[in-house]
Amino acid sequence: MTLRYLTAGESHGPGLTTILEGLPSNLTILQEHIDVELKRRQQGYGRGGRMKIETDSAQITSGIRQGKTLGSPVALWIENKNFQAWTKEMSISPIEGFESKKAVHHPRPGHADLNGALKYNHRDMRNILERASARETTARVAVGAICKEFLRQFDIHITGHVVEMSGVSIGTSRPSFEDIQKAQEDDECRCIDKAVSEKMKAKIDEAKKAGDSVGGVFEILVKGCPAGLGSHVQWDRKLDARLAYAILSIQAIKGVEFGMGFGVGTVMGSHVHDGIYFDESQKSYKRRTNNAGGFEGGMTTGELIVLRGAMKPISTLYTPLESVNVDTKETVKASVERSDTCAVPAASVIAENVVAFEITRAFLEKFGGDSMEEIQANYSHYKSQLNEF
Ligand code: EPS
Repeated sequence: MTLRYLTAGESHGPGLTTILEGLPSNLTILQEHIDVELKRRQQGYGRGGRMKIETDSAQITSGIRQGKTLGSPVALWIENKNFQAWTKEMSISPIEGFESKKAVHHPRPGHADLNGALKYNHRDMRNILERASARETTARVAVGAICKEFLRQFDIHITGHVVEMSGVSIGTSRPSFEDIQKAQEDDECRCIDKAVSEKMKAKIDEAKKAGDSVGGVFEILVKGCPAGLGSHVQWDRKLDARLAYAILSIQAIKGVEFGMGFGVGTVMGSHVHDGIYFDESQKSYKRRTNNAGGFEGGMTTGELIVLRGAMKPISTLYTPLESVNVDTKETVKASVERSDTCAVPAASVIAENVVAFEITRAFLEKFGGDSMEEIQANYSHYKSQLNEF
């Protein structure tokens, strides 16, 4: 059985539900492991009023006893505090004579509003935006937090940082994984260069003043994966492809690249492929460079996984763009909902966590067992096999 999860919940509904199935038994999971990640997701320069209302915390309602997984599905519930202001609008039971004060009839360009309304035949586009909202990523981060904890047991670690916002970039040179991990945690933009971060903040301030929004690029790094996760043998087993899917499934993400990314199309092969050597001291094969971003043939090479995701600027603009009233067909300004000016730092945290899920899934496919002890034995056997190759 593959590791899998589903999320449910509307942005202003009672809360978010998720069930994660396929975890082995005997993994220590505490609520604080999850809440730490939820808090990280809520931060970041450029967030709007909603994050002052919510203090996200995941209530574990099954699958764990005395701090350890049982092997049964783990169910999580995350309350939306903001629901208290939306009880009538988002009431599950019908209210007699209900007339919505929050109905949306002017779709926002760039949002799911119009396509969703056409597809699901909803005149009130709130019925679309409530689920399309990035509020849903809270549940995905909760799942990722559990996966991060699983991966930590095998010395696999994930970090992310923001490398660009609205044309302001940190460039291409990078410090160590550990330095990135520390520096991004200390910065409101999750940018490792303080001077660049100040410029990013200025861009966000400028956008906020103009009723505009800011997008950007984050980079995710995974350290400690062995060679051989994923597979070349079938298209849907290629792990880089699965990571790309996971990243693109995050709201507002428009692009993904690995290692050198789109740069591979600009130079000759000799400047792209990473020379191989054997490291005697570690008894392992290494690459001189890592332009491949940790993948060859859809499998991990054992080098650092490096991927980047591009997030478009948030589609709710306080200075709205042209739209159409779907009832009258008149040209109007798009709806304005309370929103963030920039959510790229949050997207970086979300991306870390969706990557954690995919890596865990691939890890369990390769070393799977029903208990942590069984998986540890399988992994240790594989590592010896690699050392002897
Ligand atoms: C969002 C709009 C805002 C964001 C929200 C995503 O919500 P609201 O309309 O309630 O102010 O705050 O993000 C979250 C609630 C969150 O937890 O990240 C949207 O339209 O996507």
